[in-house]
Amino acid sequence: MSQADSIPKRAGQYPNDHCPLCGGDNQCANSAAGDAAAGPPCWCKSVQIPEAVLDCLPEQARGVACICARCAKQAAPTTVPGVHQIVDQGQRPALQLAANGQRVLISLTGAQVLSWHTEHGDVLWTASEPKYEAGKPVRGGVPLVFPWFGDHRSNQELPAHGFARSVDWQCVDQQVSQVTLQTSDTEATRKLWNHAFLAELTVALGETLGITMTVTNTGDDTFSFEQALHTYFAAGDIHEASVHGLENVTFLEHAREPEGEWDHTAALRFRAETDRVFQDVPDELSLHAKTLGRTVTLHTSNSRSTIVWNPWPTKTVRLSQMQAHDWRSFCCIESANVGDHAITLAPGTSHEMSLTLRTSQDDP
Ligand code: TA6
Repeated sequence: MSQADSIPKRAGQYPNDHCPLCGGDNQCANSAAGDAAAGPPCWCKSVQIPEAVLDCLPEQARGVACICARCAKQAAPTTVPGVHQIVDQGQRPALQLAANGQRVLISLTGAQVLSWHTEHGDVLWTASEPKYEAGKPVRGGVPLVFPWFGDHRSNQELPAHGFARSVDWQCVDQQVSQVTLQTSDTEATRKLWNHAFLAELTVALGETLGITMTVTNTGDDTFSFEQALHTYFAAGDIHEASVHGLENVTFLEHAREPEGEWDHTAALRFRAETDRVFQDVPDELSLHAKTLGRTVTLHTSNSRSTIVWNPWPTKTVRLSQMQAHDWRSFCCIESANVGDHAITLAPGTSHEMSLTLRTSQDDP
């Protein structure tokens, strides 16, 4: 019997420990052996479900991997209020948080927050030609930067901004309108960065959007890493937007065609390509998107760097997923620890950086 023949035409309701595709428990070698750590990867992890089969599935079941009893126990239950397993615009596995009329979409690829829809509109920005591909970040939302920021210091062949935004993450915990995703070192990551680590991202939706990144050194050697929540904000007209809280803060400008002289005692305005790494930053900043009538407040903990970036027209044409005019409607304000504020972790220790976003409408 072919795989397709054995699949029910309309997936019914299956208990959590059964595959939502075929209804079976797909007991795999590992769970039979009772040793989840050893043995080959689960059967269900290696099976490619034919598109024709997936087309039979109702929307809410799309993209749910064919999982066996063991994996089902690892996968977080799908019955938590405010959390839905769906797929993103590229049919990649994703989670949707819902609360207070707001929605957040998170791709399991890179644990990337793709969008945050609120009563005031979409707070995060996505490029005009987004690509939702396996193993690649979408230009927009909140791509994760880890374990290095920007180009690798000694090997330009390595992926810019590290690999965290390109690897698969797993959902390991769900609470009401909150999920925790997790990834750890693999043979592939160790070829890029030879350290054992566990990285977790918790996303919580309520009156605010909370994003917390926790890194644990699970190896035997001390390591240092850089990190950033590379947040793309909808800015309306960038010429009318301003960033507040970085007045008089030390920074380095990395733009190829920067503004040149500007008033460091005033709020940051965008008048040219801007790519500024601020250090020893305060824990509260705000973006005033004047033409959207919106203010977004960023409150951080354990983030000592902030990068503010807009490519302006010249660099935009060199960037993937962008159209020529895209620069006009976004800015990145990235909560980070980079450069002199890279984090050093001894074996067995952890570091937690968090960002809380709150929006408000300007008085009419
Ligand atoms: O955070 C600013 C920055 O380093 C810019 O220099 C620009 O390269 C941007 O990140 C986007 O990087 P990406 O690798 O996502 O195209």
